[in-house]
Amino acid sequence: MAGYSGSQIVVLEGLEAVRKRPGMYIGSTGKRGLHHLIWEILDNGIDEHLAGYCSEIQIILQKDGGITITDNGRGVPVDIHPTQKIPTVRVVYTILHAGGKFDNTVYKVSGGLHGVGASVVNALSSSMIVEVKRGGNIYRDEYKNGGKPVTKLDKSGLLPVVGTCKKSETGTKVTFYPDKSIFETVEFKADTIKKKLKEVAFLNKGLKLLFTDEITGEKKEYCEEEGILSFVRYLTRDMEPLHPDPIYVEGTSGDIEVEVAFQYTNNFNEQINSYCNRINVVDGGTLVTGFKSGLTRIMNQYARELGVLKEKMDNFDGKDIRNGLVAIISIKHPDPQFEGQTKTKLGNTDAKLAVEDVFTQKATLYFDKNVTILKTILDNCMRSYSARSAADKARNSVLKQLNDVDTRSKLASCTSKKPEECEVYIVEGDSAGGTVKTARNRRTQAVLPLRGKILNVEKATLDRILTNNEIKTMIASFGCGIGDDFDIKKLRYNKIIILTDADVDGAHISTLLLTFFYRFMPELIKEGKVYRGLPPLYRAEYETTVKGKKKREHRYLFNDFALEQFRAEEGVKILSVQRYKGLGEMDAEQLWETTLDPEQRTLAQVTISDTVEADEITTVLMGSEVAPRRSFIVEEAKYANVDI
Ligand code: 0RA
Repeated sequence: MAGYSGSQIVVLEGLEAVRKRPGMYIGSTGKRGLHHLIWEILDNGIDEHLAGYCSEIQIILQKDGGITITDNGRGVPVDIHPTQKIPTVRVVYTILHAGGKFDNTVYKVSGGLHGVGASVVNALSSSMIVEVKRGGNIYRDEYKNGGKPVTKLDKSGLLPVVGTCKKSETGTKVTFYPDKSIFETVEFKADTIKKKLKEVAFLNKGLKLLFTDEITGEKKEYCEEEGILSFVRYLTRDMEPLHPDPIYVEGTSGDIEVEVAFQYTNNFNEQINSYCNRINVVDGGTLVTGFKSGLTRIMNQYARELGVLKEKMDNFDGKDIRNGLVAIISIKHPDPQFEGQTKTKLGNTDAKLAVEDVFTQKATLYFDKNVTILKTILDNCMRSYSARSAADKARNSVLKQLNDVDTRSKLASCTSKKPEECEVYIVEGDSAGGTVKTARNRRTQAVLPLRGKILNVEKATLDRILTNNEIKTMIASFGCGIGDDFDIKKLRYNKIIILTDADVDGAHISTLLLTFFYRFMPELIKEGKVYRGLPPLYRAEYETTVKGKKKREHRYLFNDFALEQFRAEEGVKILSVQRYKGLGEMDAEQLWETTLDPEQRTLAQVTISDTVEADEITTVLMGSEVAPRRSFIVEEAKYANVDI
């Protein structure tokens, strides 16, 4: 490594460590990890926006597989770094944990969580080019093969100037090419990027994000002048609102900035998304606790004042108050503490106090002026309160009969009783279910055929859900209870495999099942117990020539693309192609080969992001057209027939 100074060798060793264990820095070397590189560079621009210096970020997907991210912030400093003795730009992009956020004086608040730094992106790229506009000059630094600088510094140790610009024009432009020898795929997905940019726009009021896909020629601009208020509007766009527009409150408490936007809908679930310094804290934490306790307190107070809750009645439960609520909480905190194994839970106690304090004060001001809306919300709490008492009774009686032979009669159990080796196939339709029963390995594979569609849990009250036969059978078969009584230790299977036809109906049933698991047994998904079986769409009979002899063989193909590719394969003469309209068309042997045999089958593990998508799809597909239904269900809940 001639030509590198001592400290540079240490730097390169640091980047080498990243290349040896990329997963430790970016999670994975799959699609997720690949896109993490973009979020990392994007975060730097967003931090510059947070600091008040950047109004626009441009993202260009290049034809040659590279990606360019340009911000109009102050530009990374190019002067000689006081301790590293090289240009600061080079420090930021080659030294581990030196993102420029050296301390809180540079950036008051910062993303922090992704914050592994731009040098990690460089370490995992075959090439990276950084251009900085500062003081009327354009500086350029280039790195190859995982962050090795290739640009020669001038006599004073500074970066070469490659052009000039107006003095007022400042910013940073980063282009990188992910290393093909590290990632399973280096193909960026425009859809993934666009989804992210939409979220970034909602969380960064007024920041303009320009996306260009040079491969398809697509251009898109994201900018949300109303921030999280528009976010709530977007999330509820297909729901039935209980009041015309989302409510927005903001304020500061100490050095913590708090924003909350919320909307009541006629759904039966609550959805609270929380962000700290623009990072989605998936598991909530103190900022959510603060919001919940503030909301519960003021709503119970109002309910007493307005006589909605009579003297003898108990207070509303928090759950009643959050029934149908969609809310976004966004705070800026100078020193966020992220907890939990995945660092997705906020731990700062001052965040709870700040959110509670700001929300209570500002929401009270709002409701004092908007009494009609307040009353609508309190009515909604009351309906949930009554429905819940009815549902509690219903649930107790359902749980009592769950072990009945009857509720499990449809389950074809497996003979093994060791959960770690057992799996259950949930199969669409009785006829496919019959074939699976014949084809399976009886020792370890259980089968539960579902008749028709299961109830849409998004639109039903808990007591209705629990009286649905398909759902009762599922709960009883799994053996681990439901809702608050859920205990994953009691689960009888190591894998729950959803097997539906590869068509629209099948996708719908699979979505309904996922929504059910997501709502009532989320641990199943978090613990990675839920899978989708992927049955093939085609079976092709073909002829090949092996050592001069013609041979007849068959192959299964999972989609049209695979079939096209197979048709184009050389030395293969396709004799016939059978298209499976459904699982029911396969015989037992074919079903075993393609979907049941653990040695050959393809399973897709359902992850949390899959379920969030299922959630969105459910809302979009089934969230509208429900005005009359709501009142019907609530009526029914009140007079629910609880001796099922
Ligand atoms: C450290 C200090 C300053 C700016 C930045 C870092 C900075 C970093 C990145 C990374 C991507 N875009 C960026 N823009 C700015 C402040 C320098 C000053 O005081 O002018």
